[in-house]
Amino acid sequence: MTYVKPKFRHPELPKNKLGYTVDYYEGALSTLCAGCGHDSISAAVVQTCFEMNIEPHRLAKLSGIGCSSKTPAYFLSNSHGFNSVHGRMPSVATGANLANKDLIYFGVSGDGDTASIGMGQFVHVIRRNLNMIYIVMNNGCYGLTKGQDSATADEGSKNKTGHVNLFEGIDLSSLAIELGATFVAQSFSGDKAQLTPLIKAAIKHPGFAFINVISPCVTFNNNVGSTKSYDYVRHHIEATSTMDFVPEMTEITASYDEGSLKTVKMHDGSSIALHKLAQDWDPLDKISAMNAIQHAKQKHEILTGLLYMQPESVELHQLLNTSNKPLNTLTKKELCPGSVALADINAGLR
Ligand SMILES: Cc1ncc(C[n+]2csc(CCOP(=O)(O)OP(=O)(O)O)c2C)c(N)n1
Ligand code: SF4
Ligand SMILES: [Mg+2]
Repeated sequence: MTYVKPKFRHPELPKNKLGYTVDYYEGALSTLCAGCGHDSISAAVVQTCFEMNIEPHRLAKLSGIGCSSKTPAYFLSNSHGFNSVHGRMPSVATGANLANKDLIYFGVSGDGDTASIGMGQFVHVIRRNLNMIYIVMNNGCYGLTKGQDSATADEGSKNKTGHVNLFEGIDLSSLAIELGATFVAQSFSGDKAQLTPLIKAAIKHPGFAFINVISPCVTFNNNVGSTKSYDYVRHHIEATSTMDFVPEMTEITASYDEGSLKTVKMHDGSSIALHKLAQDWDPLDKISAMNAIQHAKQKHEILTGLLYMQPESVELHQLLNTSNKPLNTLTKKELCPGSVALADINAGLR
């Protein structure tokens, strides 16, 4: 069996503004199971970065351990990458971001990687509002280690062996909102049309941007009785809105019924145009977002779309008032103020 990706591409593939074709944003050939939801999310990441004209070397991919955490190998081969230890991606992201704030930090994790071993790291990276995108590819199980229930498996959900989960599932989106996350979205791996604008908005968000993506594991958790199977999700999905990401300087031209269009302006002038389906939900209001999630839960629905956003988010570097120049580019001269300054400090302490 060979894992070498064929290099042939259609000679007339469209190019983006940087002159790259979409294959420049692809990665190695995936070794995940055919039909795994994670591969669809990788395809959405490739499409998003191509459409956003991102220079791949301006982006760093970070992950933990799991089938989900393997996916950065399957997109953006020309970007930086660090496949860390199980549940430890947030601390690696924090260190890298503090050293060089000028890169886009793109974190990928699994429900096992985030909601169990990495829970401590997850809650603290939210508290700090680190400027990064954090995607959880959520299949309700530990795919890589053969399908044990994870902490996001719903109570009563049945896995492939027939075991019924006795415990309440952890709802990562509610938790993220509760902890102060400034961008929280939810989607389904099978809905590229929704996922792509959500990833675009997450990349533009100045702060911690969380996307919980239900991503079925076809091998261990796609059976009847599982609440993370393709069939179950397709029948229980409920969108808050249909959405467009509108880049800076582009006019919003879509015409929606009065009262149903909500435009969320982002800090750099781009915006998200939300065609609201759930009329009693307001993505800028935390309480409203929490209520919408709880109501959906009661009805056994999976709410998708942009759930909550705080556009005027203050990310970690702003909060710490770090230097405008990334730390890794500061010279010795800038870092060492000299003996006169040191003498002054010492004098102040006498
Ligand atoms: C410290 C440590 N403990 C346990 C493991 C075994 N292990 C590898 S992946 C994994 C869970 C992966 O689940 P998830 O993050 O949901 O990823 P998925 O494979 O489902 O995408 C576990 C427990 C490990 N690699 N390292
Ligand atoms: S075991 Fe499950 S999560 Fe892992 S690659 Fe296969 S389908 Fe995907
Ligand atoms: Mg998993």
